[in-house]
Amino acid sequence: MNSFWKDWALLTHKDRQIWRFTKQDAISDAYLKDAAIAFDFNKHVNPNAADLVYRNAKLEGQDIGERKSNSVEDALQQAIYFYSAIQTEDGHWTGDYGGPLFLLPGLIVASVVTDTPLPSVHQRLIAQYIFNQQNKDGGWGLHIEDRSTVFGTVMNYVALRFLGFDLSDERMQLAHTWIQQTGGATGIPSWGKFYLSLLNVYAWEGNNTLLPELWLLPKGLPIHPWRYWCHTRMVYLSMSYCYAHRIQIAESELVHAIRKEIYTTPYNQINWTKAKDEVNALDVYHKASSILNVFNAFANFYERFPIQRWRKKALDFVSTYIDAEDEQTNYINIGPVNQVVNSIAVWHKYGKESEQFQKHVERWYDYLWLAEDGLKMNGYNGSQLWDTAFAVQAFCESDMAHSFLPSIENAYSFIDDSQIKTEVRDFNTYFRHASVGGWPFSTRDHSWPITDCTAEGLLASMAVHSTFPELERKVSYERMCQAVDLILSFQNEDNGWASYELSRGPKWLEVLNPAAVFADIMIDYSYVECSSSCIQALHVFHQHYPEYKTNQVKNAIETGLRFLLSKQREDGSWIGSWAVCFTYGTWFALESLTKQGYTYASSKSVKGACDFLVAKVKEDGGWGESFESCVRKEYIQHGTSQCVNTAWALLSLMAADYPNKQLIDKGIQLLIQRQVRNGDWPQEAISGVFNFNCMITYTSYRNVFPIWALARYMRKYN
Ligand code: LAN
Repeated sequence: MNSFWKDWALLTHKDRQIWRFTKQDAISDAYLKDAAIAFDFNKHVNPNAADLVYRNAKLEGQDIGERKSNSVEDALQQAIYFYSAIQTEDGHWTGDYGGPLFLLPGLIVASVVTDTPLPSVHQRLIAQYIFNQQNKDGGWGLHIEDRSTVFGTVMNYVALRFLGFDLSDERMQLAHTWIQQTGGATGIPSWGKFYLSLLNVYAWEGNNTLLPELWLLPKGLPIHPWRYWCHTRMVYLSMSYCYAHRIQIAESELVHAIRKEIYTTPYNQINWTKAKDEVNALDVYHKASSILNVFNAFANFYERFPIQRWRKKALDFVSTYIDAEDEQTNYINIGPVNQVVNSIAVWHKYGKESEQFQKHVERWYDYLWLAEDGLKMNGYNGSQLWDTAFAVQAFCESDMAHSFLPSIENAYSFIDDSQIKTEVRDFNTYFRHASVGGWPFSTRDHSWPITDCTAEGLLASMAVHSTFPELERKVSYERMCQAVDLILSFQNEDNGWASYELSRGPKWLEVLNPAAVFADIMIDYSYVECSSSCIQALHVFHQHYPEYKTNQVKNAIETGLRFLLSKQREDGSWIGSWAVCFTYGTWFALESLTKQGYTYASSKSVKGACDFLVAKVKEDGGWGESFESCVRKEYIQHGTSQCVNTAWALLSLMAADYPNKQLIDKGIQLLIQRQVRNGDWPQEAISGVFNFNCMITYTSYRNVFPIWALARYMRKYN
């Protein structure tokens, strides 16, 4: 293994994952230069890194052998060998959760504004990652597979400027030319305007008002922020703090230089009023509505003479809310965007030396991930619980599970540890749903339970209980009931389940979506995937414990199924919202329907879904969906078939008892052909998504879903 990679180690103490630089000697410039070269990566072959730094280090010294033959059995066994060999010591699975390209610049902004530089080797490998992910035309997109956009390009260019790179570097020249030829940074979407304003390279007056006073509105009004999707709510919370205080760094030579480089007109001649609503067409995914424009006009007018009493009251509330989120999440915060913006707010309020700010800075490292393309920022503080819950279910679907008991036991302990056992403090005051019984996506310290993570945590626990009845029960009956109660409390009026909370506002609130680059961010909608996970968990629980809240559970399952059926498209498919895309959504829906006994032969809906999938199969017997499926909301074939999509399609067809076994055999053969001899699979295209337009990496999917498909195949046909 590359010796520079070996200077890093992943610490996974108590579910936390932190990349530590382990070299003790002083770091020379020569070291930094060579280290950067050691992380050189060619995105033009495939922009998706294969997570080799972590995986190679983990495998070192372990003899896992090779696949013995091309049989399904040997492929599956080797696959599980491999996958359990990369499990962390505390029982979870971990991996690269990068993909979006606007997160690292946010962290750089926070480190610059608060004058808290990251260690030099971190800075150097962050820069290396950014350069590695530069497109051929010199720009960057919203995510690693995206074409260049103004948001991606300007933010990454400016981040590199603060990391010490300038126009003497050819790559910077290329980016600079791209920015100049594309009309400059006035066309950056609103989040970019916000970040640039903090850096004093865009004027605060060029932002539409981020009105903290919205929090003072009566709670009954549909536009009160408590109704927003929690990610949107938490991001705008701290953004409004920074905006109201007009936080910005001092002018400097660097600031002046950047002001010259990113605009096409001299800085002091920019028309900031006009720039407020300017968004380059390249970046527009969700167009600003005329209602938003009217709303902004009012807010901007008010902002000229804000009522000081209201402003103070609103900011006091915002500020205590930020503190509450920090404490509730142990400073991890709900996501990568509000984590860094909260850092800035806390630095402003309490000062650089304060305990609060120091705790924030410590958590920056929970979001950083090292792969062969450099040091990147994850989209969350990891996907620990989610990956582990799937791994357990996939293993338990195989009769081989018994040979991998230590791995499953360890994973089960992790799942047990991760369930939320005490109520989050002041959750009512700060508009949070209850948490007890829930599971988060990442770690218990993160503390935000999610509907489908709760369901998958419960499903995984129940899979362990029924596969290994002799094992000590850690997740007790009482705790399973708590999970069920929480799932019941999460069901929406439309009978579906949203992600973190109930849907709290009307769909029309989307007319106030100011982000331009994301769709469907204003409220938490009912999703096919979340609903299906919840229905499955309730169903399996009800089979084991029919006496518990019998009518409520049965009713939730029944109405939930009705919701799912209502979301099926004419062509038989379901659209997925959190991974690419129709194969994912359809797989989720079918797992629920088939658990109820619906099959290809007995149900028109299941038949329609299978026929849809079969119509999309590629000549080589696999399935491959492009991320464009999510963006355009129609099935777009990828150039090549993808193991992950193939596994979802196969899992669906097998669950449905699809009668043409030859088609299933061909797909299984494709998975086996693609498998690496050590049991891994190659990292292919990006498979996760959020808000329909931004893709996110799930490295575990290339293992866990093929394993699951092979396991199901063996159980069904052997
Ligand atoms: C996630 C990650 C997990 C994901 C699943 C559990 C897989 C899904 O089934 C429900 C939605 C959820 C919880 C989800 C929502 C959006 C998140 C939090 C992310 C994709 C991870 C990063 C993303 C977050 C919004 C990124 C920051 C960007 C903003 C627009 C605030």
